[in-house]
Amino acid sequence: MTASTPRGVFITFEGGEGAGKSTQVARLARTLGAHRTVTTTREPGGSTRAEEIRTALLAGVAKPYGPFAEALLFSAARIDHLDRLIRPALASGEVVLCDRFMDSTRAYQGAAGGLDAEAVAALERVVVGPTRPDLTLIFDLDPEIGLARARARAAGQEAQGAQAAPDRFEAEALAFHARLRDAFRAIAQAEPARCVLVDAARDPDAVADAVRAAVAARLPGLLDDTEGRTDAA
Ligand code: T5A
Repeated sequence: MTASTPRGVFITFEGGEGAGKSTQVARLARTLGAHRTVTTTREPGGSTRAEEIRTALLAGVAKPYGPFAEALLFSAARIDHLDRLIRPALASGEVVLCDRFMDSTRAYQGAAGGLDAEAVAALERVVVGPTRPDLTLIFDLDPEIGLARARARAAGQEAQGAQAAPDRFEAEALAFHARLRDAFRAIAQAEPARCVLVDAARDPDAVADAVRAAVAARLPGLLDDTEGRTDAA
């Protein structure tokens, strides 16, 4: 990177099922895209090979092997995603908005899935290394509301003839989703310099306002050229 190349910015969106992350990734991308090159991506996935692993993971292929094996597969997908998409985009000075990243492994396979925190931390060290998010927005929502949103979306998709059965993690018991919420809140509390907790129970416009406020506070200058623009669909 030369002195004149703008530094890349890495923002991750985390939280439970149906919390509204994808909706807000798209909205923030529209806002920032007015003056910065923005790459939107997701985990698991984001690269061709990682999307193949996603399909297997969400179908529950690795579930019988337990949370450590699942964490290894999420990590394999993350390695490819980092190497092929995230690191090159950041090196080019782009803004990378990623729907889920390392905190989902901490919460889903670690806190809620029962995988030892030391094992999760060791994986994170070797897989993520120094490519840690500049900002992580943690969408906080009662899991019953999030799952209801996901079910309502699935009903709409089924009405249009698509198959929309709950995936491997949506199908977990409510107690699992309650542990997830606690885990994400604990991450936000433990790493306040990186994380901002966003109240995701409000309507999409109010959540978008909270996202913009967090970006303005934590990444001064990133939104400056977009003042007065709307990101509404
Ligand atoms: N996983 C992932 C792990 O276990 N370990 C890992 O390391 C990683 C990276 C991924 C699964 O993999 C797990 C976690 C996940 O279970 P996914 O399909 O990508 O699977 O799952 P989610 O990220 O949970 O995706 P969702 O689409 O279900 O949730 P979002 O993105 O939070 O929600 P969104 O924006 O799609 O919105 C859901 C519905 O609600 C509406 C939307 O229109 C949509 O219909 N909505 C709102 N409704 C009311 N008010 C609002 N503010 C709303 N915002 C959106």
